[in-house]
Amino acid sequence: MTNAVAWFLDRHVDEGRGQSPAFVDLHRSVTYEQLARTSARVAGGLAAADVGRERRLAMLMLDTVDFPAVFWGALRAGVVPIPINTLLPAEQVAYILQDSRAEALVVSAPLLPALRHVLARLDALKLVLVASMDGSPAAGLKGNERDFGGFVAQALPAAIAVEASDDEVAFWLYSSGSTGAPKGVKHVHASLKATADTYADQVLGITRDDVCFSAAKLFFAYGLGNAMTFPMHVGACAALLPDRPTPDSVMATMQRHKPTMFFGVPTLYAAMLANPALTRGAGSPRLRRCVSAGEALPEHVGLRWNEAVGVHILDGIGSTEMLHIFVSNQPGKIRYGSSGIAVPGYELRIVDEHDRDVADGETGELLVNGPSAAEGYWNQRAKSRRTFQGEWTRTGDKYLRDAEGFYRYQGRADDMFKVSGIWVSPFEVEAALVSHDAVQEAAVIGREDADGLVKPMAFVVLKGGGIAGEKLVAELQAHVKASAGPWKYPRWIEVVEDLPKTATGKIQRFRLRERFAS
Ligand code: 3SK
Repeated sequence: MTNAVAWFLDRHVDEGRGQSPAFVDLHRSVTYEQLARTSARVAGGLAAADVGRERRLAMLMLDTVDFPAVFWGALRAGVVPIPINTLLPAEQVAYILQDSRAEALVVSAPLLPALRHVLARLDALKLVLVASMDGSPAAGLKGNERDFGGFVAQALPAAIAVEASDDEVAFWLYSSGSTGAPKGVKHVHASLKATADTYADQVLGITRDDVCFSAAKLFFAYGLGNAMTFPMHVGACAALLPDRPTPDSVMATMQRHKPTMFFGVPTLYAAMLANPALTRGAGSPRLRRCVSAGEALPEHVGLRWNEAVGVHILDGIGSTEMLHIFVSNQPGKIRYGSSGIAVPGYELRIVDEHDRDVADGETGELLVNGPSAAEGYWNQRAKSRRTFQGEWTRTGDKYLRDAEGFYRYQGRADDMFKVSGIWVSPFEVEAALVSHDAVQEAAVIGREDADGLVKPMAFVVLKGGGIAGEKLVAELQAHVKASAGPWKYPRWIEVVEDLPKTATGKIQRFRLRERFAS
């Protein structure tokens, strides 16, 4: 293969599918041909602005039709796009811009005011393009800021895409991880097609007639596959929602665009289930696949969703380092409460602390070997060597394989703790808590008691808000004792309004632990 833009975009135009819709957002829609043309202009504009091959272009962009135009335009020019989490505070965006030495930035207009004060100190940044939400000229620009639409209109289209080998770095994503500063994860051109050939083709069975809708945003590896590379792999269409995905905004999008595939995260599925407006098909009579990732889907959420909506949720696990999902439940092969089995094309191992394979039923760290592993972290040699070990990538996730061969999540390697010498998976206690009618979400950590002994502590979000009186606390404790085991019940239960999470929806238990660090 050459440059990935040839497979995902230009091929559809060359083969006569140029007029097929590629993306639709709240204000605009684009065909494959329009996208190819705009991306060629983006490539030409970058060259004219002297943003050269292998230089970095940061994208702080909401999900609109401009996102794919910028991403593929950069690849066409050999420039490396870096989609950034749009929810990050300005200082963290500045860290990423500085760490990557980005020379260009495309920012969605609503995100610019909060960012302006950090841009001035970024020496490497020579081009700031501002994209409005509806394609109209961006208003109120200052200094060297330029309107993205005007930039595209004035640019000469690049005649051809640069030649790139399968192994050339195509784009980066910043991984928030559970601790430490974000790391730039470098992905090569071939990885985009690898995830489409494996997960999208062989698990989802995606076709040209599908319409994909991902509540997970395009800046996240999960959303990038769901709503960009998977539909573009087959010439299908994706519906984009720039707004925050709430049950209402998601259901309105489902009703409007009638997707066949929906991609969410467990918290959203649970919130949608709590919404009385949820109907069969969740508003889309054509819905045929629902996918969950980001964190493990509680069994009861999967069962209740299938009952209410009439479509199973395929729960899976992926990582920014592996680009997309590599363990997944599959149509006709679903065990709720498990992450499923290896996605075709990926191999899995579960190992103990000496890297020896453990027996089925025993917990260890999950390692994965597959075609979409990242090339490494930018400027982080030690961390790269620890994570990418030959063909195997360490996930940092604890798993066990059950007697039927399904992989069951046991928590992050660093979130596990021992009570009375027995390992406790926070996930197991959390699953017990959320199976109680009063609990919407829960996070569990190990906390030292007055004797210095570690015991579980739970933070819970109650359905419909509210406080937990003594009676409810005792009831929740008894519930966990009965369903997870007597030593696992939370000795302390604190009611909170929300839980600290990464952009990808993973609970940051380390932030809760920090509150009790001496
Ligand atoms: O967290 C996940 O499960 C995931 C899935 C797909 C792509 C990226 C990630 C982090």
